[in-house]
Amino acid sequence: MTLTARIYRSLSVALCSLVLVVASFLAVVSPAAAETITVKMGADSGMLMFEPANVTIQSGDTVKWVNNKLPPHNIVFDDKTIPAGGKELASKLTHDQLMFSPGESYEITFGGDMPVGTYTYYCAPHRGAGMVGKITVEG
Ligand SMILES: [Cu+2]
Repeated sequence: MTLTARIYRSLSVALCSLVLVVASFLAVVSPAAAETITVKMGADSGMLMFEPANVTIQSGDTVKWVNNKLPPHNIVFDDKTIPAGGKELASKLTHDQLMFSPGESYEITFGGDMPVGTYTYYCAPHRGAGMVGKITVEG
């Protein structure tokens, strides 16, 4: 192998490594696309609960509640159990109206000016039975 060929070869190996490093770096730092997380209202097992009851999401993600078992259900946020924003934000998030039909759904995107932190909510008819859920929004 001539000297020139050797130089070209090591250069191309170096270039390939560089491309790989840059590509993996970009894959790590680029923000993940916003996701939609589904929470069933009424567990498959027939329990009066949100499933999953505890969800951790990133700011910008959407939670979608879907009517599953033992309706009716609703989703009530209390101003004392959300990070900030008081009654106004709590009532904006709340879906007071009872959902009766299977598959009926309600979505909230936890983004924009909504604070990060823990949002606790409940289903009004089944709160006593323990139908309570928690969403932790990370920044
Ligand atoms: Cu319920």
